Amino acid sequence: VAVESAPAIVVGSGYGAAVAALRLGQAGIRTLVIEMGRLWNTAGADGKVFCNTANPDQRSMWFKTRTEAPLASFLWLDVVNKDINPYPGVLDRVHFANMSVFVGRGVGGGSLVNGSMAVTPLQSYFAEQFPTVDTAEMYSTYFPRARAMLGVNTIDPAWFESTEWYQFSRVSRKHAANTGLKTTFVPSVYDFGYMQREAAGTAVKSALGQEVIYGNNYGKKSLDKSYLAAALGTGNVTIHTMEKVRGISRASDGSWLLTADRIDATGAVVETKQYGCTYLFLGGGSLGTSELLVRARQTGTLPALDASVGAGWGPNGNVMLGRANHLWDTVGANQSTMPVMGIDDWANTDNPVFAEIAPLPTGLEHWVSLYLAITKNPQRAAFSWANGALNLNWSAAQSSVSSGMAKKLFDRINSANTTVYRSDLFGTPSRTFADDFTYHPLGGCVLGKATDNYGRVKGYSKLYVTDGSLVPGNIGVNPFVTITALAERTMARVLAEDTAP
Ligand code: FAE
Repeated sequence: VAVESAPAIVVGSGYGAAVAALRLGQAGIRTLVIEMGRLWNTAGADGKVFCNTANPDQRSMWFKTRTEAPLASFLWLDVVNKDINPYPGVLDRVHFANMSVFVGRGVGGGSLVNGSMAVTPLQSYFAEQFPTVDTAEMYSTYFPRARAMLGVNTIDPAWFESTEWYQFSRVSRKHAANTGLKTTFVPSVYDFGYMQREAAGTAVKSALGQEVIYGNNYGKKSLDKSYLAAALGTGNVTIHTMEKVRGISRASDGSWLLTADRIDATGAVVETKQYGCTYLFLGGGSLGTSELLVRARQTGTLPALDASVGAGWGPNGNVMLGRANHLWDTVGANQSTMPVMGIDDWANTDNPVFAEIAPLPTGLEHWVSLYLAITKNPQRAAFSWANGALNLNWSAAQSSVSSGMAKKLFDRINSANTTVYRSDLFGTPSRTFADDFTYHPLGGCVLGKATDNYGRVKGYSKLYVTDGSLVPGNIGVNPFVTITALAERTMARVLAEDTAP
């Protein structure tokens, strides 16, 4: 098989990968990006690139026969999920024994499906999680650089107070205030100018048209419109799609060799390709990068990888839950899909929680307040490669630590407002706390453990990790700004020290 080579290869095209691609391209280094998902730029029969959450079709999920939305039911009825044709859709749900992980698939990775919340973590907590990183430099240089490139903006507070589309957030804010809890606005990469035009009826609805986890057709500055567009603009970056890297080895001259399977729209492997490069950047996300590395260590192609590769994984303490409001506390039939507010009780050292006030846009008044709580769960798990598959040894008991913390906070909110939990939203049997899935997989190749202090993988030279697998299991807020800023820091160092001729 012919080997196609480039000076640099980037695996994946999510946040960490996109930063690597841009900075390599700007440095004049010819770079090939290899992404297993589609390029999402072609409209379907309905004239749209992506489908919405109300009418999901094959574009919604990665090779499933039925959608697997996080909210599985309403009044315990199986009314949410729909049968679909298997297809390389944009959202994947990867199942491990006690935890399932939602990830984006396609050029842009998680940026295609996420809620756009662009949150910078508390500086003190960042320092706690990354004791070897120069925190001052992160907050003065790399976080601002990441936010500027991502296109972070904030909602106009006056519009927020007046629009029906955020009544759901105002109701939850009031209930938090009644409990003596603090709420805070969160920035976003969704263009609020566009959203206001949606509300005014002068722009096609996207966030106000039930589009989010299966992609946004308009308004969202996903990576294909920010970092990756700029990367392609350097003229040095090429993206291959529908190719999954499955093997990494090192040639005798020290260069990297990759094996990738190219698939078609049915998922069939139509070609197996070999690639070669001098510098290899892994940006497949916590799951993708961990899989490549634990597999390479286990199968013997990269035996010098550190024992800590695969370890330090956590779900960012994610727990989803709903509360039932009083009849007079309507949340509105019309809800924007983009969250803009969180309940911030992270400073409560007994039980630190940051809870995003999440929308539940059904087009009907349902009196539900929905939340995605991020708890300070210290539990960690490890990936392994066995029987030809990636395994994760996270247990249900470890999830209970997250839901226990969420319960402590929301019991207080319910008690202050004489409200109760909804138990009809997460399938049957009834469950109040959905602690068995995560939107925020973090870890598996932790910075300073499996890598040096800059993401250089221990045991090998010219091999780098730039994605969420560097983050040790928890960061206290939604993670993509942190992942992007850490990748900026890695690229600044690598381009200054490693790639100079
Ligand atoms: P990621 O974005 O997952 O990109 C990895 C890419 O690599 C994907 O495109 C994969 O298809 C591809 N890939 C993996 N393995 C291979 C391989 N072997 N060969 C070729 N390609 C491969 O990685 N975070 C926030 O900060 N704010 C939010 O509001 C938010 N909401 C979310 C909502 C949902 C529904 C989901 C699923 C996630 C959300 N997140 C949010 C999390 C965020 O999207 C996630 O932390 C980042 O996308 C992770 O970035 P990485 O660069 O690690």
